[in-house]
Amino acid sequence: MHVSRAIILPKLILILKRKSMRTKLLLFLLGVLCSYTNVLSQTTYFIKYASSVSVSEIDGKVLAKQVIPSGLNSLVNFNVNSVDYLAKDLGKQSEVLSRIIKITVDESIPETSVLNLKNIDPTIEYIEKSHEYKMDIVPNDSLVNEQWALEKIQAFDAWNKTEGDVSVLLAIIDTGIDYLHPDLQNKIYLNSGEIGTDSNGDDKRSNGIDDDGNGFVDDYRGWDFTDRVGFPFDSSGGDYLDWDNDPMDEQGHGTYIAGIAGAETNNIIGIAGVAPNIKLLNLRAFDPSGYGEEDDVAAAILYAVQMGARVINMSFGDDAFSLVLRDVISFA
Ligand SMILES: [Ca+2]
Ligand SMILES: [Ca+2]
Ligand SMILES: [Ca+2]
Ligand SMILES: [Ca+2]
Repeated sequence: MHVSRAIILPKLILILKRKSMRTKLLLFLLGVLCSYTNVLSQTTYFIKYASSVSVSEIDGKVLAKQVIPSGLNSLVNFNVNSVDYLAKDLGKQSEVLSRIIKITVDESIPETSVLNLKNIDPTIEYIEKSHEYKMDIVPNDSLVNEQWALEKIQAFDAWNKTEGDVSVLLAIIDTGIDYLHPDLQNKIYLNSGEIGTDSNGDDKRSNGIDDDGNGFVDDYRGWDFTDRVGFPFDSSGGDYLDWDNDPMDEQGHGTYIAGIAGAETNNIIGIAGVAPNIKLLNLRAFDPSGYGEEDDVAAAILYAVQMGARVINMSFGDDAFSLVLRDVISFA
């Protein structure tokens, strides 16, 4: 059952005024059920507008939560429930990425209906459904073989350029890293702009202030990018609803990868004859069941770039390719 919250609630209030107490209770329960269902069953789509569409026009669409051009509503037989930027403000680093937004619609809407928006609105360059990714529970490939993104961002060129650098930042986009693990705690990247004391004498790590002005509050040891608008597919609970500054691993995969990454990168360095100080940027985009959303992965990539990561490690396979990640990675 997929009933829009906006429609059911006003009706419910109207009926409550007229009906008996018993009916009120039933209707209340129905209302709760419907609005709950609505929250839980959303599908995310990405829309990229053509370069002819200005960034301010896109800002207007997001602000008004309106993506269907006025006058064309009759051609669209579903409601758009939310409109947002690809990755909050992170996409604004690039003109191309500024033209990508994400929308949610009820899960019951056929994909073909949503994709048909492109035929109705010629200013749309592409529209695609957001992918959901699942980590392998036990990774069985060597790190370099399974990391398709390494080549996409010319990571190996980056290694050459880092010769002589004192440190290399390796972003791990995964289920998080156990930053308390004795073998890893000294390898985790700490953001110097969010460490120490502020002018009030408060700890910058927990003062609720974005001390380094990068758009993230208290991001001193990475970030948790998991935020799920749709039903938690096969979720076993845990932390996955909102962004926060605690990228603790609740699954184990990211910690495992971080362990390999330390070893593998040391090997690469050994061969190259340089000895940079590898730090792991802990970016959590996968939940305790190993599931992740494409928009959260995209946001994590953009954050990694902003923080100066030279290599980004992602442990999902070639089938994960999408137009949105293509655009994000080509920016990276
Ligand atoms: Ca910050
Ligand atoms: Ca702070
Ligand atoms: Ca998300
Ligand atoms: Ca969280």
